Formats: sequence, C-alpha cells, structure tokens
Amino acid sequence: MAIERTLSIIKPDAVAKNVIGQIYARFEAAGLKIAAARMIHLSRAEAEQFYGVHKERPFFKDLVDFMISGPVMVQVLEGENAILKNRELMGATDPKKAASGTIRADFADSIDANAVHGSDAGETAQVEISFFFPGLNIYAR
Ligand code: RTP
Ligand code: MG
Repeated sequence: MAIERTLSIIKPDAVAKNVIGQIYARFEAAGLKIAAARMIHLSRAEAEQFYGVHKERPFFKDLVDFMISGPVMVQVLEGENAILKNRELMGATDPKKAASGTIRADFADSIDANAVHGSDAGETAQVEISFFFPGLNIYAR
C-alpha cells in the first residue's frame, strides 16, 4: 500500500476547545505520523485562496469568516493511504451525519464549525501541503 502525505487542519472551533492533543492521538492511533506542523492565524486573503475551489458556493463567506475567527493547527500527516484514512477519521462534513467515533461526530458543532479539514485527493494534498509548508523539510523517520 502506498505511503501518502495529506494536509490536515484543526479548525478554530477545535483549537478553542483545547482538543488538539486528543485529535493528534487519533491520528497516531490510526498509524498516521505528524510529519510537519504549525499553528497559524489565517488572513482573509489566505483563507479565500485556500478554499478558492468553493468561491462560487453560497457558504463561501461563512466558511472564510469561520476559518479566520481564530488560530488553526495545520499538519502534514504521513502513512499508508493517509488521504482516505484521514477522511475516514474525520467523518462526514456535517457532524449530524458523521459516523459515531469520528472526529467530527465527537468534536464538531455544526457544518461550519466542523473541527477539521483534510485533503480530498492526491493532487489537492500536494497543492495544500505546498500552500502551508512551502519548501518544507519533511524528515524521513
Ligand atoms: P474540508 O474541505 O474542510 O475538509 O471539508 P469537506 O471536504 O468535508 O467539505 P467541502 O465540501 O470541501 O466543504 C468545505 C467546508 O465548507 C463548509 N461547508 N458548508 N453550509 C454548507 O452547505 C456547507 N457545505 C460545506 C464546511 O465547513 C466544509 O468543511
Ligand atoms: Mg473539502
């Protein structure tokens, strides 16, 4: 199985709830390594660029407002099938529809304040990792 890297964000709601460690523990228990990490408070321009694929969607402004409402914790996760594995750990976008035991079921409040972001495919993972970690040194372990 392929070793992949994916971009994960712990969103402002979950950072404010002080559950970064609990979410990291879930990544680690699933065999995903934290390969790089940084805390950042996104500017509006950065959030609009990051979520640019959604710019025509009705929820775009709410999404950007939310993503800049406080600091976020951004990490590269590495492991077998990391992209899909992280999406499974996250659960459905709407926490009301997320399977029990998923991060969103346990920590998210609403479809806007939904605790985590995860890249949805290989190509987006590369773009998103470069966005937050340009010229990154990711250390082999
Ligand atoms: P993410 O990109 O944050 O990992 O979430 P996702 O793939 O599960 O969902 P996506 O369709 O990419 O949407 C990005 C974020 O926009 C907000 N959203 N709101 N009100 C709505 O109908 C709606 N739909 C999406 C969510 O916060 C979602 O995480
Ligand atoms: Mg998405």
